[in-house]
Amino acid sequence: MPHYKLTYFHLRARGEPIRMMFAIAGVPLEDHRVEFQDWKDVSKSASTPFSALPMLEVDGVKIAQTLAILRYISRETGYAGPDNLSAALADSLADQYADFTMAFVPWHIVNVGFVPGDKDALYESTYIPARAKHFPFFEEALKKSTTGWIANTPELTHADVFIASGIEWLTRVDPNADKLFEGFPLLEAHYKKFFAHPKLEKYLEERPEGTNLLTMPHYKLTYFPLRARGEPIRMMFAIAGVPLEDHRIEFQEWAEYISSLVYSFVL
Ligand SMILES: N[C@@H](CCC(=O)N[C@@H](CS)C(=O)NCC(=O)O)C(=O)O
Repeated sequence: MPHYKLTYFHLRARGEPIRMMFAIAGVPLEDHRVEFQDWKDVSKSASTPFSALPMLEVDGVKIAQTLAILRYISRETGYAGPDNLSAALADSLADQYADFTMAFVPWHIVNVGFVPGDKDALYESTYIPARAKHFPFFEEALKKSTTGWIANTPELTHADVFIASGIEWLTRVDPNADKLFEGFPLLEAHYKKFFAHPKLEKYLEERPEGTNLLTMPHYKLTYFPLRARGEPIRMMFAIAGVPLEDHRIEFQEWAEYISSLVYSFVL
């Protein structure tokens, strides 16, 4: 059997469906987790095919792209669907879920503090309509399924893993997660069926929590639109790969800030 090594961050996110697929298939996986501050080096050394993670190494051969990795390992282990047609249906559902996630990226990156913005407005303008558009597709697929798996396969496929794992991610980032399944009872039943899969039980008991991006501190630097004393701080954050809100105030705004500062000068 090849040696499989997954490189990803210490996050669930895009790494988790791959880890779960390996766990369900009972195939050993080296779960290599990169800290955010080390990512710059990984990227700089061009050690990933497309300068992004996750990456799966199969006896040293590097494969990028979450869905390509999932499809590969599901085919290798008999979880891609019993025939090409079922596999194509599973692929289309997984791709559709990926389209859904891309549609709410503008909200997500603000919600987790990667970029500044109005997260409530973006939640309403991107995430809510994207969910209203895409969840019915999955609910409809489940309506047609006689097995409870999304592509109507006898055993689960990579599409079930990708969608259930993706929805688990939503339960961690959506502020209204308790209402996630409202109007989508079959999707909720699918989620529960997936997480009750006997081949996942041990993995779920033992898996690390992973970094919760929502509980990471939000760092905001206030300084003038100058390099001067602000620049080493900005550089330190950049080197560490830690998101920083770089708030630059004009000299004329300075008077407003004096009263709110510990010392009445800017270091
Ligand atoms: N379509 C790609 C997207 C990969 C991607 O954007 N990965 C993010 C982490 S979830 C990443 O590596 N970001 C770091 C960077 O772009 O520098 C996939 O599904 O694998």
